[in-house]
Amino acid sequence: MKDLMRLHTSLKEEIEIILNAQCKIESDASQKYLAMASWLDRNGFEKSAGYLYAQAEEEREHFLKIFHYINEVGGTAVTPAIGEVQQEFTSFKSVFEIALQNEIAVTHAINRIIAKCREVNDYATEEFMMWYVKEQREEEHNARRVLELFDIIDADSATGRFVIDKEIAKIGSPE
Ligand code: OFO
Repeated sequence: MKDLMRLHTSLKEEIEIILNAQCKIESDASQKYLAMASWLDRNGFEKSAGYLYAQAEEEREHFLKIFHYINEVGGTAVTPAIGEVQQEFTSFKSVFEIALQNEIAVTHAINRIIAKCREVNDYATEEFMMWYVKEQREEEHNARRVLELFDIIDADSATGRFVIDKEIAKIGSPE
């Protein structure tokens, strides 16, 4: 049956598998951002919580975009299971350190998909994934900009934390 299905699409099984794995990564990213936003919210960082609530939404859109693509090209999009999510964080800054590390990991995952596409000559998926390359460049850049705020503003003082919280909300939104 599976072989018969393959006759109806040029999508290679290995690409379908790696795309479904990316759906899980994007969906996990959404869940992680949601937990981070909630922690910020609970700890008095309302503005930066808003920034990460919005990021959580964006990651869900990234997940769905790949999900729909898999079905569009004749594959089977698999709904990813939701795993354990870290709910507690040691500090305001640590939330954003983890966020940057997550984004870097996502970029590597996307690069691996593109490398695979080139290996098996799947130019349609390569072209589709280019949107993510651009998106990741932007998201990594924003994550680094957030951390730079902690380098220049004293997060040990309440005033410093208040300013950082406000400044984070401006990152990624049109001036
Ligand atoms: Fe920033 O993770 Fe989606 O692509």
